[in-house]
Amino acid sequence: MISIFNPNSAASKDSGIFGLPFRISESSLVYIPVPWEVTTSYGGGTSKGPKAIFKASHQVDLFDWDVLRPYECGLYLKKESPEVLRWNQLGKEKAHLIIEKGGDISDEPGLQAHLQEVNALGALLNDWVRKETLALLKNNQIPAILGGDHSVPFGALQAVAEFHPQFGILHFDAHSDTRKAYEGFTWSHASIMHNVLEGIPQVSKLVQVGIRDFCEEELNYCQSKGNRVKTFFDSQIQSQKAEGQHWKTICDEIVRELPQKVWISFDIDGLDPKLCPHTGTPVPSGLEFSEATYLLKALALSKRQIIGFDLNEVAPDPQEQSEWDANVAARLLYKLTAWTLYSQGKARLR
Ligand SMILES: [Mn+2]
Repeated sequence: MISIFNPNSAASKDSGIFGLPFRISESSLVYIPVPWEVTTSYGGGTSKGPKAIFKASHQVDLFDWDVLRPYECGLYLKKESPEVLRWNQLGKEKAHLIIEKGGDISDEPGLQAHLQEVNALGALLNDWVRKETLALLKNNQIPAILGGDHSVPFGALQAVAEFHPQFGILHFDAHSDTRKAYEGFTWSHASIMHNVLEGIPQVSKLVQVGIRDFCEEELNYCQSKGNRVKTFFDSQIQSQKAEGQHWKTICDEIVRELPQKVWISFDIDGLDPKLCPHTGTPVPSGLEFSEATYLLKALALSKRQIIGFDLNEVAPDPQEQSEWDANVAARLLYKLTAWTLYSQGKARLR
């Protein structure tokens, strides 16, 4: 199929992600869309992320400066599951009532029942993502999760843990995401790394980058984990840069903290919010696009293996005036894909 495909021409209307012609069986890397934003506490819209990224992906040029032809490995985006869309709708309606009360529902039995249901739906979603991811891993295909909010990769990490007895997570984010059951929601987007650290012992190391919004409890929690968690706070990074430290030196420091096998969990709000203005919880400062992709490059060139990744919290403009959020995300997705394939020996460098 790839032999009649021209990567230099515009994407045809019925083509797949990045305008590619592959079937799932021909693809080394498969994107699982998870249109889920049940516990979103501030701005909404991340459940529309996968569709918006798909649309924007048709504008991305396939030839890459560093990893020449990553697309040749076969890339495929699965269809959104009607079941997940239904669970999301149901969960959102119930969670909304709880979020309105700021999570304080101790004397409201009706809302407590809703909370139980939201938590049950979250568990259902995790199991769905776990099974989807397992199916790919068993097929020797690389899984990539497209959120949705940041709660979505939990099941994928459980699946990966069945294949890899030990691996690290490189976590790009403005937020620490280490709160315990934020607003009462066990599977909150703000609790993903807490849940991972508590529930997936195979995660031997969590390395966080760009963190600039966290509470004292989260800071204490991360410190209580000792060597298992290393956070590169945004304020530290910005100070180092202001004092003349090269980004390369900082990247080398970050990479050195990681074990041989690495999952990347990329919350788009780790980037400067000018690159993701409609994301749910934007925070000033953060990484430039080129800094993030250089860190991916440093990771891949260190001979570590990227075993999969998730990209989450991408929300398109609700007024549909601008494609900017999805444009940035589609380009970041291609870079994540390229360096992942290179790190697994499937794509070549310049
Ligand atoms: Mn996050």
